[in-house]
Amino acid sequence: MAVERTLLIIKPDATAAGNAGNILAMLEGQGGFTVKALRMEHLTEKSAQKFYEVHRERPFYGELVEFMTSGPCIPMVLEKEDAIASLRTFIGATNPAEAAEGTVRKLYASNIQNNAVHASDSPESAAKEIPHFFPSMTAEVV
Ligand code: 3AN
Repeated sequence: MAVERTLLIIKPDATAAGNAGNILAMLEGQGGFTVKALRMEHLTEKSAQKFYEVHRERPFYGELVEFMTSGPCIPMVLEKEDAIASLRTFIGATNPAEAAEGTVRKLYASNIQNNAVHASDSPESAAKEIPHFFPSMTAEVV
């Protein structure tokens, strides 16, 4: 299986609750992901709207943008073999009520909106999402 890069965001609910360190430790430790880039950033409304553009027509879009701009986020680029699919499994289902035991969302998410982390859901998403936060980087493994 190929080594890939993907984007993970520790969301404002998790930074506010003081869970960022534990989540990062899980990703690097048990998850075996390598951190290639990382920053703390309070998203502007414009940046959050653009990032979640695919959800523009969804009823929760406004609330989602409000939530994502409510406090600082920690976007990061993670690298591993099969990183994109394996990170999605590692973080668990969007709705923490449906997330498997031991996943990041089962441990740290409060509800379907305040769900602690975001992870790219496909190679196409990773290719768009990595440069959104890290303009000098691409999803290409170098
Ligand atoms: P995921 O983050 O697992 O890829 P998506 O892409 O379906 O899930 O949703 C993006 C984000 O939108 C979620 N992380 C969550 O914060 C929010 N969201 C998704 N579904 C709902 C919903 N039904 N109500 C409120 N917020 C939602």
